[in-house]
Amino acid sequence: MAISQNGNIVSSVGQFKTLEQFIIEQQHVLPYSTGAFSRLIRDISVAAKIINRDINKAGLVDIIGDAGEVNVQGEDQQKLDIMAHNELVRALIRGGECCVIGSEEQEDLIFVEPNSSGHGEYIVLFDPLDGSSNIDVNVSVGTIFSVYRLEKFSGEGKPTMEDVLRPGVDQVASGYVIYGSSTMLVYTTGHGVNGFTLDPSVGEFMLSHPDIKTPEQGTLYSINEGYYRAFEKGLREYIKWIQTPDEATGRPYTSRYIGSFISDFHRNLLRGGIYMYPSTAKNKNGKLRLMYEVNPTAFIVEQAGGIAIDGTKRVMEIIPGSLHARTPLFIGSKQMVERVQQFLSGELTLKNAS
Ligand code: AHM
Ligand code: MG
Repeated sequence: MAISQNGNIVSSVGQFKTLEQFIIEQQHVLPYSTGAFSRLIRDISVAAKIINRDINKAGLVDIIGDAGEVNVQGEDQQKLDIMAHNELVRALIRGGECCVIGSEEQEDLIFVEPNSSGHGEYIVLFDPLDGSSNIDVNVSVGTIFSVYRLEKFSGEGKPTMEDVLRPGVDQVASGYVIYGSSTMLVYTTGHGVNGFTLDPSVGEFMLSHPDIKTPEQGTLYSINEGYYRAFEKGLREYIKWIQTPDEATGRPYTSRYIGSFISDFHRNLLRGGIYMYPSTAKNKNGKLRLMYEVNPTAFIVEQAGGIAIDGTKRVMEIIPGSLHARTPLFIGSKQMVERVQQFLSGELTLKNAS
C-alpha cells in the first residue's frame, strides 16, 4: 500500500507481487506440477475472499446465530462457519482439482465427481472457520487447510478413507487465511512460508511477508490457564518456570491467549512464542483436530524453523485414526518447544532448570 499526494491509499498493484504471479513463478519447484496445484490455491483464495466479505458484514446482516433458523427474508439462516464450509466446497468442486474434501463441519468425506477433464488429484482438508465462537465479538478468525496428493488414484472407483488418513509428513501444501485487522493468506509447499495480504481496493492477495521465519526463541506463551489444575505436573512446573523472573532468559514471558487458535498461532509465528493445547482431565487428547488444525500449522511452523509436538513426538508423524481425530499440541519457537518437552518428560523440573 502507499499513500498518494492527496492522502488517499493507492492500490499496491505494481508494487507487490500478486498471489497469482507468485504461484506461477513458483510452479517449477513442484516436481509434479502441471498447473493443477496453482489452480487449487487460486480456488482456495477465491473462497477466502468471499468468506472475508461475509465476515466483514457479519454485524450488518442477519447471519450471526444458530444454523437451522430462518431469517427475515425466509432464507435459511446459516452460521458463518457453515457458510465458510459451503464457499470452500463450492470453490473446490467448481475448480475440479480435488477428488476428496474433508471439513470440520462435515462428519463424512465429500467425494468430488470427475469433470470433463477427469478426476482431480488433490485431497483438501480444512477447518473452514477456526475460532468462530469468537466472531460476534469481533475477534480474528481463520480458515486452515491441508493438501495431500493422491498419487495412486487411477481414476477408477472412489478414493477411500485410507487414502485420506495419512500423516502430516505426506502433505504437499498447507496454509491458513486469517481474517483480522487485515486479511492474510499464509501457505507453504515445503519450500518456505510466504504470506500475502489482501488489498481490498483491488481484491488481490499481495506478497507482503516473503519467506517467513519464526524466531528460535520467543517471549510469548499461549495456553488456557483456566485449566491449570487439570494439567500434568511437568506442564504445571513449566508454566511456573516461565513465570519466574530471570534476566538471562528474559523471564517472565508474556501470556497471550485469544482463544482463536489461528490468531494465537499467527502472532506467535511472526513474533516468536509457544502455543499449547495439552491433554486435560476432560479432554485426554486435547481439543485441536490433527488433520485440519494441527498438521497444516505444524507444516508451516517447521518450514519457518519452529517445531510442533504432541508432548513427546513430532505431530506430523502421527498416523491419524480418523478424519476428526484430536491431539495435544505444543507448537512454536524451537527452543521453547524443546524446553516444554524436557519438563513434560521430567528431565527438567522447577528445581533443576536454570
Ligand atoms: P473449534 O475448532 O471448535 O473452534 O475449537 C478450536 C478452538 C481454537 O480456535 C481455540 O484455540 C480453542 O478452541 C479454545 O479452546 P478453549 O476455550 O478450551 O481454550
Ligand atoms: Mg477450529
